[in-house]
Amino acid sequence: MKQLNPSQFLSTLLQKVTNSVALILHQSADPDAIGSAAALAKLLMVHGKSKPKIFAESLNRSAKNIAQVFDITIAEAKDLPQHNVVVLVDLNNIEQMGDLAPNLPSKNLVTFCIDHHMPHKTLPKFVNFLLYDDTVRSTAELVLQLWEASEHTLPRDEATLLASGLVYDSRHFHIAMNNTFEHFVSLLKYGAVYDQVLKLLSTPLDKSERIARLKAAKRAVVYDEFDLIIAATVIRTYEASACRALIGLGADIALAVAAKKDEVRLSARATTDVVRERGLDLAKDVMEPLGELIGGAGGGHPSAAGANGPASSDHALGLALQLLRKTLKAHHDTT
Ligand SMILES: [Mn+2]
Repeated sequence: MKQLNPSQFLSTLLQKVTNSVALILHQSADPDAIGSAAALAKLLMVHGKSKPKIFAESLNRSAKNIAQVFDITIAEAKDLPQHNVVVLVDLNNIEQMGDLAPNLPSKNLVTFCIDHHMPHKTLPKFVNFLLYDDTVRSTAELVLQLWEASEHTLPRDEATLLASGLVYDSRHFHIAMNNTFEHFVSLLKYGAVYDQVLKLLSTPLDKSERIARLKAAKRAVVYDEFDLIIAATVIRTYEASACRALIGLGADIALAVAAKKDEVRLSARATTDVVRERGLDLAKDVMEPLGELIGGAGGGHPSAAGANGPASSDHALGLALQLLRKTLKAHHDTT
């Protein structure tokens, strides 16, 4: 795996792309992934290359909105094997490709990767050329640098697409760095329209999801333990959304269980403060062991995790609370 700067990355990409190139996004691709891919596709086209195909297992809600407004087509997985050059966009781990991975051509494949996340340790095996920079908050800013390294001017629509990625990944500037603002101002100068960016990113929840959230709050049992507010609730669906809603209402940790016909799905969320200060990992401490206990599976991240399996909702929720308390107590006892 060779690490290149923006100018080297662009010239190598232009040199290697003879036919159509596949741009591959992560599962549940977000505005940064799709905006970056669309602007990179345009950059290849202004250099006389044929229109790249964009592949993603799935898109999140905002990305779907962007794809619709800008008429961005997501190619079918079965078309992937025809490509001999692929670019992984906003994706630093082959796992994140989801269902697409088995469709990757196995022979003579040249792989590029452009991302602002630290490359996963499995990446070098797959990737030939890398553009990686973690001093920016979005892949969109790296695509901006590719445009600036070329002799072409970033068009207005692509500037708006990149601005959407930047605003989304910087969480509306909540985690912005100084250069995030500088790059954003550059995009405005290329014609990005902030008003349009905000509209593209605002995707109101469905009525059914809002009702589920309100019911989750109404039915929540609230515990004040270990100097933390823990909220647990049982609903029919939207368990992840219910957790986010409970955190939004002030819980430090939220657990929601959705009871299906013969299985339950659990979701948990914790604030980043709790994860940092209490050393809590909802995936390792709670959902992975819970998945095993209920004869299913569990996993996720420290601050957001889930599990499912054949169990009753009360039983599964009880076990989840037990595992959570055990972890909080262990941390409490050692500090
Ligand atoms: Mn990103």
